[in-house]
Amino acid sequence: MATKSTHDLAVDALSEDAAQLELARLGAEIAAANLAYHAKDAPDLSDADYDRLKQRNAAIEARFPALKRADSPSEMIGAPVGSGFGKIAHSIRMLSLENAFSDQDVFDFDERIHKFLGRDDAITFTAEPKIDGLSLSLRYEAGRLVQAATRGDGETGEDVTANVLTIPDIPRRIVGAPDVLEVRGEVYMSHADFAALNLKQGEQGEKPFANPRNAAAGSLRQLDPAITASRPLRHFAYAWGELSAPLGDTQKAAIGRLGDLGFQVNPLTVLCANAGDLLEHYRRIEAQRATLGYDIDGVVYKVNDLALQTRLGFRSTTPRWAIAHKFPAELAWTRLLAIDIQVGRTGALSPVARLQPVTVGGVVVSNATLHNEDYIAGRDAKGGPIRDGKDIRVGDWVQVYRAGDVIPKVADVDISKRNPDAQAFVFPQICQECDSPAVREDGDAVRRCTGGLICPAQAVERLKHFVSRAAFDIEGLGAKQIELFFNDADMPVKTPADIFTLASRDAQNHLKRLKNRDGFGDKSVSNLFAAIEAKRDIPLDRLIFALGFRHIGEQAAGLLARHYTTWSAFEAAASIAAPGNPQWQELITIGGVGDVMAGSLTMAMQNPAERRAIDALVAELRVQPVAPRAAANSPVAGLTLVFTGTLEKMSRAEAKARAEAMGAKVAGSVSAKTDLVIAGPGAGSKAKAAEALGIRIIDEDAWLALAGST
Ligand code: JCF
Repeated sequence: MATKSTHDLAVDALSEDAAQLELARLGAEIAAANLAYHAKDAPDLSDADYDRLKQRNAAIEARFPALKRADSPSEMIGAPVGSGFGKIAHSIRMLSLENAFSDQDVFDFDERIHKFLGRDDAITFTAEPKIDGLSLSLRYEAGRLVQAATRGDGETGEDVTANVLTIPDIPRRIVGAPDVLEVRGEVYMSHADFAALNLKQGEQGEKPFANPRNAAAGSLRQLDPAITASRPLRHFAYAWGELSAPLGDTQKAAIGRLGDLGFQVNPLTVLCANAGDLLEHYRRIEAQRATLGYDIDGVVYKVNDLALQTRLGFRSTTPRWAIAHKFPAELAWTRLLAIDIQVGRTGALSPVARLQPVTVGGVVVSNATLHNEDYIAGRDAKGGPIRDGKDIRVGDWVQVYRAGDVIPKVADVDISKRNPDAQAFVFPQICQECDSPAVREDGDAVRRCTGGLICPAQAVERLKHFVSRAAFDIEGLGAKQIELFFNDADMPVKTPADIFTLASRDAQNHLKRLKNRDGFGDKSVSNLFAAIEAKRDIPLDRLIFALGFRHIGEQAAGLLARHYTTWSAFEAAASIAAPGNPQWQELITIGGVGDVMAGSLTMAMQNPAERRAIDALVAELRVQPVAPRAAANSPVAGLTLVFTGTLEKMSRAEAKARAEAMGAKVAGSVSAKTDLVIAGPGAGSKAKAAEALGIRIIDEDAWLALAGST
C-alpha cells in the first residue's frame, strides 16, 4: 500500500497526495515513538532514527505548507501522556440514537413526532440497516480529507487520520463538495474478511478477535498505520456534521449526494411513508440479516425532511427525529455457578451472576447482572410476579441475553432442571464489605449499605468514579491503580484528597519511594505526579460530577456549575439549603434540578464526615469558575416564559423546546417571576393574571418572530 511505498522517496520527488499520506504516517510514527518514550518508559527507536523522522516531517511541511497537519509533530512537545492518539474536539457533537425494541416503540416514536410538530398527516421517514461497527467523523476541506476522528464520548474523539487514509472505501479527495464537509459513518469488517483475518491471526500465533466489530476497532486503533492498511476495513456514510453548504433538502437526497461524491452508502436505505412501512422494511432487513455479509444490529429510522429534523431538534444526547429499532437480543442457556454481591459507590448492593462461560452473539459471557433482590426472587417492583414468579437459585440453568454493548442480563430460569436440594437465595441484609446494615428505603428496589465512607467498597468505587474520564481523568491513575493505592500500606489513598498529597508523602517516604517498587519506575512515577499536579486546576462542573453525589450525573453537574459558577457560591448555597428556605428554592428552580437531586446534594454537603473529606480535597485544588450558560444573542435568554391558549403554528412541546434552546425557562403558571406570556386564541385566566401583574403579553406571530421563524 501507499504507506509502505512512499517513505523512501526523496522529499523533492513526492507528489502532493503522496506527501499528505507521508505526513500522516510520520505523524503517527512520531506519536508512537513519543508514547513509547514518555508514557511506557520503553523507547523503541534510537535518538538518531527519531530525529530523522522529525526532520523528514519538517522537510515535507516546508515543501507543502498547505498540508501541514493540525496535529503536526513539529508543533508538539512530547506525547499526550498515556494515549497514542491526539484528541479532536468535534465541531458538532456526534450523537447517539434512542433505541426502540418493539413495534409499539416505533408507533410511539411516530406519534411523538406528530404531536411535537402538531401534524396529523403522514410523515415520511428513511429506514437503513444499523451497521455494527465504529462511528467515525471525516472532515474534508476544499475537497481534501484533512481529519478523521472516532466518536469518543461524542464531544471529543481520537485522531485516527493516518489510519483512515489507508481505507479504500474512504476517498481522500472529493470533487464538487461543499468547502467544509464532515461525513459521518461507520467503519466495519465483512464476515468473510473477518474470518480470513482470524485465520491469519491464528497462523501468526496472535489472539483471534471475538467478532467483526472488535476486529474493526482493533484495526482502526493501531498506532502503526501500516497495520491498519493490512486490515480489510470498510465504510458506510450515513450522516454529516459541519457543512459550509447544505447537501440537500431531505435525508435521502443528502445521503444520495454523499454517494455521488464517492462514499459508500447502504443500498438498503429506503423511504417509508409511515410507521407501518417502517416495520415492513424492518422485517425485510431482518430476513436478510444472515446473508448480508456484515453485522447489523437493527434498523435506523430518520425523519426524511431536513427542515422538520431542524424543528424537532435534540434532547441532551439524542435527536428527536431518529431512532434505532434494535433486533431482539441474542440468547443462550448456561449454569449459574454463584451469585456475588457487589457494592457500588452509592452503596447499592448489586447481585452479579457468575456463569459457566457461554458464547452469546459472538462474545463469551461469564458474568451477568441479576439487577436486585426482587428480580432474583421473581417479583417486580410492585410485588407482582416476573418469570411467572420463578426465583433464581445457584446451580440453576439460566437464560442469558446480550443486547449490543450493554451488560449481559439473566432473563429466565429452567426450573425443570433444578437440583431438588437447591436453596432459595438469601439476599444479605448486612454489607459484607463493612458489616454495616444494608437497608431498602421505601419504594427503592435497591438495598444499600449504610456505611458511607467507612465502607471500603464504597470508598474505592467513589475513588474510581473520581478519577474517571468525565471527572478528574488523571492519566495513569485508573481503576486498577486506585485499587493498588487504596490498599497500599505505606502510601494509602483512601479519599480524593489523598491523591493530591501522594507526591509530598512520597518525598518524605525515604525507604519506600514509589519509584523503587515493582511496576513503577522513575519516569512513570514522575509522569503520574505531573498528571495529578495538572488536575489541581479543575473546572467546577467536573469537580461537582467527580464528588459523585447520588442522582447528580454529568449533565446535572454542568447545570449546577453554570448556575453557581464558583465553588464558594455553590458551597455556600448547598451548605444551608433546606426545604422551604430561599437557598433550596433557588436550587430547585434551576432547570433540570429537582427535589431528588437537591435532597442528595444537601444531605452530602451537610454531613460532617462527608464535608471533612470534601473540604480537605478542595483545599488541595484551584477550582476554576465556569461561565454561566451562554445567554447571548437570544432575545429571551434568561427569561421565564408562559405559554397559554392555543398555538396554531407550533405545538406546545415544540414551543417549549425552542424556548429552552434559546436559554429561556418555561413555566406552567403565571407568577411575579414571569417575564413574558405568549397567548394564543382562547387564553383565559393566565392571560388575565399576567395583565393584572403588568407582564408583557404577545401573540403567536410575535413569538414566532422572536423564535426566528416565519
Ligand atoms: O449504522 C449505524 N450504526 C448508524 C448510527 C446509522 C445512522 O444513521 C446513525 C447512527 C448514529 C447516529 N445516525 C445517527 C444520527
